[in-house]
Amino acid sequence: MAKKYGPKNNPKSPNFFSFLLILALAGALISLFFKPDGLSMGNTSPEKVSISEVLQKYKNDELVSIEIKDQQIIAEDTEGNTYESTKEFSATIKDLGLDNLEKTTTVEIINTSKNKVWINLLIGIAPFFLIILLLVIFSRKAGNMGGDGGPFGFGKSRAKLYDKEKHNTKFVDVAGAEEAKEEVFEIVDFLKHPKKYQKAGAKIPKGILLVGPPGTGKTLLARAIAGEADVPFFSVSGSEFVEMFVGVGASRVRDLFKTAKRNAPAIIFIDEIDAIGKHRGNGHGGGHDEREQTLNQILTEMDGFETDTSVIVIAATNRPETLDKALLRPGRFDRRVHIDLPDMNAREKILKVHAKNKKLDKKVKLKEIATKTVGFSGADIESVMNEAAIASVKQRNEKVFQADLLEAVEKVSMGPEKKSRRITEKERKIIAYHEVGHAIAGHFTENCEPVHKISIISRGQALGLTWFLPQEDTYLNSEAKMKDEMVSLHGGRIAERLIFGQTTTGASNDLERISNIARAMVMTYGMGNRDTIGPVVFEKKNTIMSYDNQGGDLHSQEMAAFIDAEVKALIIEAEDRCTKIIEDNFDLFTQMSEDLLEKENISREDFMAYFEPVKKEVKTEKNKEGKN
Ligand code: NHX
Ligand code: ZN
Repeated sequence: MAKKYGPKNNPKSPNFFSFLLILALAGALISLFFKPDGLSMGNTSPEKVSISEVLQKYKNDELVSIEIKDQQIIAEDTEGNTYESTKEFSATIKDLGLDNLEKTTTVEIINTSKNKVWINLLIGIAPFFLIILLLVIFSRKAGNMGGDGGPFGFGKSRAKLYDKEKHNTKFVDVAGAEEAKEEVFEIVDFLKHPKKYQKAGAKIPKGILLVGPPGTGKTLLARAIAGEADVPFFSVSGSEFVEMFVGVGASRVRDLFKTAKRNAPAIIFIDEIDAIGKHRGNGHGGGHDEREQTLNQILTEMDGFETDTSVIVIAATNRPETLDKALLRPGRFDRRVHIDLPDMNAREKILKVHAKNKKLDKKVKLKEIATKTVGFSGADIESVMNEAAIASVKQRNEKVFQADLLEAVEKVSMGPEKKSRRITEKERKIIAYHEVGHAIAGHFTENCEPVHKISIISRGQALGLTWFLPQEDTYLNSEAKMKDEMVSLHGGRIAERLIFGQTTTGASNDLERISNIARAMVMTYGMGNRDTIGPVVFEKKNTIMSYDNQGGDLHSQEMAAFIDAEVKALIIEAEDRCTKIIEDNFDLFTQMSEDLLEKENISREDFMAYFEPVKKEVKTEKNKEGKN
């Protein structure tokens, strides 16, 4: 993957360095304890001096001692040097007298006390030098390590630097997001030809905010800008700063900007900026020092850019409304580029991009996959392709078939099947009736999406699922559709009540979703009763403790009562409609439930087949025969 350049990543872990340190310390200790006696050290090569020099010293009275012992001359001078002759010479000195030897013989300085001091000193100090050296190396490597930073990595930016050559993301790799690409194209041009813009006196944007739901390719787009402009790309995540000690985040930011400026033109990418850039001062206590300091440092660095610094900061968020206003002021992140979830065409393009390095069967229709992945993000679609490829390998097919892809779509949107979960017959029956209840209730409303699949095989947290599939991308929800959705969501619980006389805890998620829809209708979309509530938006500032209202609601207690009553009324209305639908189609409902109990899955085709022969018998809520 991304090969980094600049300071090289060291593959060795800090543990390796600790090991070296311990080794060095041990070596130092050993050398101190087993210090060999200086004079008898065999491996120091002695320096030869003429014996006349020694004798001269003797004459000059520069010798502390001279003795002839075992036919050997041993002498020591005032400077601490010791001299030791070879044995043959000692005899001759004794016999022949001093003068005759002057020019022909030498004594060896085996070891001198002076040298002894030096060597001992060296032996003592060397390990410490080694340790210091290792520490220096260690701290440098640790500082550069992209991963954990290590104890010496404080303050060093952990920004990942992507290789200009190796990591070559281009706009073609960002499939689908055509408008976003268009919007950032001038940024690329600026990074390529900064002089052109500077000459024209054009102000260059310093910060760009990429806004869009998770998985829509914000990081990919940022990387593609760097790839297209052929500039280095420094990437950090805002969430990394949150867990740091106070002050560390700020110094990392400083380091990051310094490095980027050194490599200018360059791009700094801050992912999840909402983690650091949240509104400040919302009374959460003093626990946000670190985040605030980091944020301030980013603002300071951005303000400090000279106009000719071609470093562009790109930040990504999926919640722009939570960002501190200071971040959005002119000269900071004043440019916004929105990346939406991909539509049908974009999904097909994304599928094609991810199909490139995979072998697809000829009969694969990516268009069909695109139609069945409404609401999927780019990342979801990537995992669909990947899951399909994995499935094809598991089945020892060398190619990816359409069936693999369809299976993968289900897996990605609902989680993998959990076949191992043991469920009693009694519970299986409850689950089957519950799911068919959803399907029937949804089918006989005007506005619910068509049933795609009913299953009583566990997936993730759910024991059973009814999957309604949108046929196309829609951007608006009508009041009627929201009401109908509530009806279908009631289906499971109502089915349980009609068949078993009571409900179970299993409907908790259904009820949660019903309540959310009803509340949103009343409090956000102005769909509540006009006389009591009216088209008013009721904000719930539930995370902020305001001084005047402890609960954080922006409406009065009286209004709260109206809202509660209206929400309840909407939910009850939907429940009543649901009960009526299931009761009106009771035979179909029980028949389908028993079939599901047997088959475990009911596909869209199986489901529609129920309505072909009995079309005329079916009583619809709004005369809804043949709805597709
Ligand atoms: C439990 N699960 O938690 C068991 C394992 C009523 C036939 N003790 O409504 O499975 O009770 O129509 C996302 C999606 C909680 C989040 C589903 C969180 C389900 C699902 C509770 C079917 N299908 N309920 C359903 C179900 C449960 C639950 C969820 C979630 C059941 C029902 C879960
Ligand atoms: Zn349910």
